Amino acid sequence: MNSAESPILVALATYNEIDNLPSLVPAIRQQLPTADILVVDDESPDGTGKWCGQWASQHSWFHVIHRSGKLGLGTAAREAIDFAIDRNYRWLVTMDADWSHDPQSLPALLEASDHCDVVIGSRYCDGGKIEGWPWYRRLISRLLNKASCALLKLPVHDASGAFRAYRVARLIELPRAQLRSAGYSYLEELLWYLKHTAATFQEIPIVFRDRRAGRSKANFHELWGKLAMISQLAFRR
Ligand SMILES: Nc1nc2c(ncn2[C@@H]2O[C@H](COP(=O)(O)OP(=O)(O)OP(=O)(O)O)[C@@H](O)[C@H]2O)c(=O)[nH]1
Ligand SMILES: [Mg+2]
Repeated sequence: MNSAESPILVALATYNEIDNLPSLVPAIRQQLPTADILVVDDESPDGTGKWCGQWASQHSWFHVIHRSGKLGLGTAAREAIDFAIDRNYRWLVTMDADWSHDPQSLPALLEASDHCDVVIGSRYCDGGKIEGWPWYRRLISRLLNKASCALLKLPVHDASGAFRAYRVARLIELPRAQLRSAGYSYLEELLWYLKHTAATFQEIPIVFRDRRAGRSKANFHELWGKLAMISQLAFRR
């Protein structure tokens, strides 16, 4: 039985997104008026968590998980997966909280979900593109995607973007205790495990735009974590 009033949960991980989140949340609801929204905030010093607490007290469809300290995007995503499973949602949608993922693509993402288990809002399939990134970021992202998709035999073109819809029934089948990534490498790791549950994938093209406000949390430590995770998985049977 579905105990949640909405079958769709949109999850956002946040660390210092106060200049983006208050405009993004209503824009998401405008596209998906019946979806619930979950924010996993890591004690953002800029007050993002406080804003979320106020919204959660005013809107039954808005939920927040407050964590103590910056624990990473990967563990935040696992928190969202657990929440979606525990509350019997049918679809879990994840997206960044900085306007890089346009809420206007949400209906198309969910329309595609009729035919598969995982829908990826993709920068690298036909029709997808990136706006506002410098050449070196495009290059690193492109090379990393080519390498991870080839080495991990992932049937997608964009394995490092977080704009995704997951069928929760598939997430239940994952060996969740085995997921290791604390940071950004969870994106490739999750696809690898989903592939091994025989999940089906589809990509829809998106236009990815550089963040509207605030500062990037991507760094060389995260890049290194991705390379390490991809190498480990590539050698695993
Ligand atoms: N809860 C939580 N959220 C995080 C953490 N690190 C990043 N995020 C969030 O994850 C999303 C992606 O992070 P970004 O900093 O936008 O990373 P990016 O998209 O690779 O880089 P830019 O868009 O250039 O900033 C954003 O919503 C961040 O606020 C973290 O440690 N904990
Ligand atoms: Mg971003």
